[in-house]
Amino acid sequence: MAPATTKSLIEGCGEAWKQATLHPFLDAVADGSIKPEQFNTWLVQDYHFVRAFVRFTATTMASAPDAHMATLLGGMAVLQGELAWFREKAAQRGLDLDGAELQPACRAYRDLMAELQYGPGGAAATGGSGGAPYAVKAAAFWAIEACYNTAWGGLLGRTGPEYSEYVSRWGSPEFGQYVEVLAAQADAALAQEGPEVAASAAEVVKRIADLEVRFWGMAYGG
Ligand code: HMH
Repeated sequence: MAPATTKSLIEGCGEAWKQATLHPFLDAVADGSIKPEQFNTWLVQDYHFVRAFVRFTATTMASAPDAHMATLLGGMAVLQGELAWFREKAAQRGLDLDGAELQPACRAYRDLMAELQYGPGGAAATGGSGGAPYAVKAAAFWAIEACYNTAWGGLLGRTGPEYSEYVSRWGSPEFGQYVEVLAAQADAALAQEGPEVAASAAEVVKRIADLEVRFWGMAYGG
């Protein structure tokens, strides 16, 4: 097996990548038919996703080569602003973030990140040892951001003002450039690894695509 590349990892997801980035949720945001409760469900769960994603970023940084650090630190700074922005949006929409229960899809996604950080079973089971190699974490990190970039980027110019700031947060050309750099970093890390890491990266990115589909599905009671 040749080393994995971000391109081969997307291809390996088959239909799941398309389903994750062209979901009915996104079309409903575009044509305004999304119900406020549906959008609110996504918003509350995504806030809790991002809280865990910050920790995953920290773990990815901890094992990254120096050359990759500046990009990840920049990403971390953006995430801090993003959490404040989520709290502002939630307050405007009258949503209780801290009292909200994690839904199964969000919990499963957070569990996957914990598994990459600490090993199977997450922190509690392993005492915090045995996470994935950096190349797998770099590929996962890229895939998580790339999914959102493609998904929201497909809505550029298609939504009313209520949703345009969501679209520009993840769909903007600037965010697209960040994702390109993440892809280059993941490709560089994967190129140094053998077939075992390539297979593991492929498995993890496919799980990410499936979880992204489930994540949108929460708005529909999934
Ligand atoms: C579910 N995937 C999900 N939420 C996000 N905020 C991102 C990816 C990208 O940051």
